[in-house]
Amino acid sequence: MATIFTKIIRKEIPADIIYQDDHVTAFRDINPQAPVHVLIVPNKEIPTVNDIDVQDEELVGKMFTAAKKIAATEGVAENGYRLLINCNRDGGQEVFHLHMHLFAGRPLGPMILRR
Ligand code: DGP
Repeated sequence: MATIFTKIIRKEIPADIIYQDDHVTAFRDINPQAPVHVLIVPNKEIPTVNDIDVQDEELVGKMFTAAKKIAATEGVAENGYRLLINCNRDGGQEVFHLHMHLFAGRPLGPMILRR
């Protein structure tokens, strides 16, 4: 099921794409929650973490490899960053195309679960 992220991956709508290869696309979040807020998205349409198959394990690994490269190119690898994936309603997922958030650029503080 295609979402707006597929349109971004295919460059059918604009986004600030900072990394793309045959497997993964990364672009800046439209509503940044930190000075650096990037979404790392598999080009394959996988709706949620619940839909990841064994065959997708290499692809999921590529999301982490992309995150590491982006942290380096954004200049935040040394100071550090946070990777986050939301799943379904209670996880706060809004776009049902698997994506990893990369937050950085300031001390992010402890993990907070808001009521
Ligand atoms: P999540 O709650 O984990 O599903 O996060 C979805 C994120 O996607 C949210 O932080 C805002 C971002 N987002 C939604 N629509 C767009 C868009 O059209 N462009 C960009 N760049 N980001 C978007």
